[in-house]
Amino acid sequence: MSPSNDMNAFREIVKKAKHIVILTGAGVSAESGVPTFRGAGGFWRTYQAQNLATPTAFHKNPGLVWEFYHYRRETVLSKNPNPAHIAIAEFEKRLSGEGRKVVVITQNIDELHRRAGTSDLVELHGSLFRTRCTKCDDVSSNYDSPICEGLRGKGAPDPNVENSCIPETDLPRCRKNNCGGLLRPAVVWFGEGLEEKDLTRSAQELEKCDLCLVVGTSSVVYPAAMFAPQVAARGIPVAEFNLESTPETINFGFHFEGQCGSTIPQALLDA
Ligand code: BJW
Ligand code: ZN
Repeated sequence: MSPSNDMNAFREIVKKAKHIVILTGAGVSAESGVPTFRGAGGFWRTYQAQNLATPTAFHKNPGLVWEFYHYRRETVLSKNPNPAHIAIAEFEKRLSGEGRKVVVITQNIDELHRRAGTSDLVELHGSLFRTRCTKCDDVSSNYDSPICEGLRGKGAPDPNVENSCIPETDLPRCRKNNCGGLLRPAVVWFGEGLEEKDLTRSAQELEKCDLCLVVGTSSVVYPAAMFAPQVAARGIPVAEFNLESTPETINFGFHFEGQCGSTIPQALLDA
């Protein structure tokens, strides 16, 4: 059976739910002006984003990968949460006063959910604003703009811009105990495992939830892509909010097509 788009019926389910998981992807931040990962917005210079988000790309050319992440850090710092982030954060706040629980599991690394006020948050793929040292493994928060002098003015996304060939010594370096190691973004690249604590927490919430919303994700990247189908397989209502259908749409009870900056407030406001 194809999914329903009956918003009134969905709102009745929301009103009764006590433990809700909201799984989000790049589409939730698209209306803030943050490019999505795939599709037309997914290019930086001539590279597809998924070809730069790998350990191999970083080992081969850390300067190039840092330029890409520096550009994304600066972009996100200039953007703000949109009505979808805000409706989700307000929903959590309102429901917590009623003894009901809302957990956001995001694949996004932009921290826009946090900035909107979401407090119960799992950042599955890390954050643009944390670094990990490749030498001592130290993980630190970092909101510096630019993250280091070597990257100032670098990272322009236009396809005709030449790569800067920044020497490794001018890239972000570890300041912990004079370590000096090369820093990398504390994000999860293809082929890398997600953090055990995030996987455990997600599994617990997905097992206990009585409603799941899947917002702005193409549902092609594992393990996140299997989270909502697993919930649906337990007979729990799952609603997808996206501009288009995804490979998993067929498994869900509801599908709301359109910009989630409109559909999410419609679904959650006063429900
Ligand atoms: C809107 C909208 C609006 C737009 N309103 N909607 C099983 C089978 C096959 C492969 C694998 C498997 N298990 C693991 C793998 C390998 C791999 C994987 O999944 N590959 C697939 C691509 C085939 N996974 C991994 O490597 C993971 N590690 C792992 O599993 O370790 C163990 C292991 C390794 C190897 C083999 C087996 C096991 C790690 C994955 C880490 C993903 N990292 C990235 C980069 C993070 C850092 C960064 O951002 O730079 O995470 S990749 C990228 O994709 C990023 C995103 O979080 C993630 C998901 O993308 P998302 O959010 O869905 O964005 P888009 O752009 O794809 O979609 C946007 C959607 O929004 C679209 O649908 C639009 O329509 C919609 N939209 N505007 C509503 N206004
Ligand atoms: Zn270090």
